[in-house]
Amino acid sequence: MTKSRRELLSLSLPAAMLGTGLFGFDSILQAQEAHGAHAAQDGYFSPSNFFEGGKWKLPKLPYGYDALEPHIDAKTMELHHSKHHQSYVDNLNKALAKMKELGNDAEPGVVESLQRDISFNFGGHTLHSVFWGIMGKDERGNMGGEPTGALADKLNSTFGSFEKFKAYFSKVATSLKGSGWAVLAHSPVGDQLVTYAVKDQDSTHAPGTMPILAIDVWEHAYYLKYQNKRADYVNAWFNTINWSSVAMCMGLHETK
Ligand code: MN3
Repeated sequence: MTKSRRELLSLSLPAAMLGTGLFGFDSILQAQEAHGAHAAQDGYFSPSNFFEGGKWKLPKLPYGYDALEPHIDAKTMELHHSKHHQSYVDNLNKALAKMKELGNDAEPGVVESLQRDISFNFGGHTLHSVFWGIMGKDERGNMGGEPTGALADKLNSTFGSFEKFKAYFSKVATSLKGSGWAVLAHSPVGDQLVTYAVKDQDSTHAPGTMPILAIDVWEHAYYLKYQNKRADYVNAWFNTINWSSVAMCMGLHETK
């Protein structure tokens, strides 16, 4: 690759968004580049899976739509990835193209509206990209369970135990009103893990942190199978986590 990832990203993103740390997404991509492809995820986090020909694109999943059954059903995965996520990517590209086309002649109101579009759709694109990447089987063929090694130590020292982390994270995910996300992120400041809720999917918050685990609690993520029972979905989703991938996101971030 001749251009760095930051250069590639800056081709399509306003400077202000690069300044937010891109929801930490660029950190994941840079870390991945520095440490080589993660075998279990089949190069999922490589930049060409998200960005090509000057445009953002829908990433190819590292597993089939039925890979997370019975916890997340194939139909939900197919609609969620191929329709919902695709629309965020399309609308992001559209808004960025419009922004570029208007240049310095844009009315302030128009710019503001486009910035909101970009924030919403870029947030959607990055959060979904992290979400797909931290689910599925690890390199040993395991899915769910509990993390080991440095990630387990970090969760224990931050939350007391894995069970306490799970309870806390689940509470964040189930108590969020309306649509949104629960996120576990790594902050390089003090090398800390932080948990927060995201309303809808706007990308203008928690600057400087990198999401290493995220769950989508919009109804489109679970309604076909779980209807109104969000807590059941959150509980089942823990069985889909690829802890090896989560550890990679955290570990590589730490070594930067
Ligand atoms: Mn979604």
